[in-house]
Amino acid sequence: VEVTRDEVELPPPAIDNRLTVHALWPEIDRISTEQLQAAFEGVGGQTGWQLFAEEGDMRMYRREVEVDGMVMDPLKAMHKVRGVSAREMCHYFFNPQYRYEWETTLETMNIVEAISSDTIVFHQTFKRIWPASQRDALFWSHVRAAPQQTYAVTNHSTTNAEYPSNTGACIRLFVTVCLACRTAWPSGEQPTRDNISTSIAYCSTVNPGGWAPAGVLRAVYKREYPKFLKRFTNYVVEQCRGKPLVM
Ligand code: 18C
Repeated sequence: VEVTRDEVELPPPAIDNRLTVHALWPEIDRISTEQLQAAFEGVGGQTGWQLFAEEGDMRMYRREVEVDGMVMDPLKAMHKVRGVSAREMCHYFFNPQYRYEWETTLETMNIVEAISSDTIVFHQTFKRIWPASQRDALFWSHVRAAPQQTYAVTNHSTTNAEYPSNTGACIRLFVTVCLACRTAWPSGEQPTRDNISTSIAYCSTVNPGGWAPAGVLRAVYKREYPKFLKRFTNYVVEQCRGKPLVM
């Protein structure tokens, strides 16, 4: 069989009801809905997005935004990958067991709270970039299905009394990230690894949380985002090679 379902391991096709009773649910639902809606909006015309990187099917856009001299440039990336589904993409992005294999900026990752099969709160520390202080982040991560063969993961900063910010060596940064994926195949055919293609929209806004030199930050941004998206998508293609397609 070409198409199989694995409800335990892969992102569930419906919201887990252990999430809807959690205190964070209203915020998670609102932000995930907004992020997914914005992810597939266009980047042309008067939208203000400037192209800064292009390679094959991948295009990366940014807006230059500074607040009190701190760079908070929003990023939007579009990509298209053949042979893997939206659900598979989101599975590898969401699931902590794979993160060290594709996330090169990571120093440590801890699960703060496993809320449900589709939602986890993470604490992460990142590699230090000289001359700035090391950064950490505390964020919830939620994966969900949407109409039109779409899956999305949204990550958004939160707080937790057991993980106070700016107490040790790290400065807490704030992040809103959405990886939204949509799979298509020729009409009248059954989806297979040979005929599907998945459109990816990755949006990210990082508030560095404290002083960081603008020039260094924009250079890191320009280098790290294309590196991340290429590495991550290649990783998923490699992981899925030879395995049955999961839609
Ligand atoms: O979305 C991504 N990853 C997810 C799972 O980890 C999750 C993570 C979001 C955090 C993104 C912030 C990363 C900051 C990293 C700073 C250190 C980089 C060290 C690199 C040197 C080897 O959603 C994929 C994320 C891809 C990240 C690309 C880099 C973005 C840089 C943004 C600026 C960071 C400002 C703070 C540092 C100040 C340094 C001058």
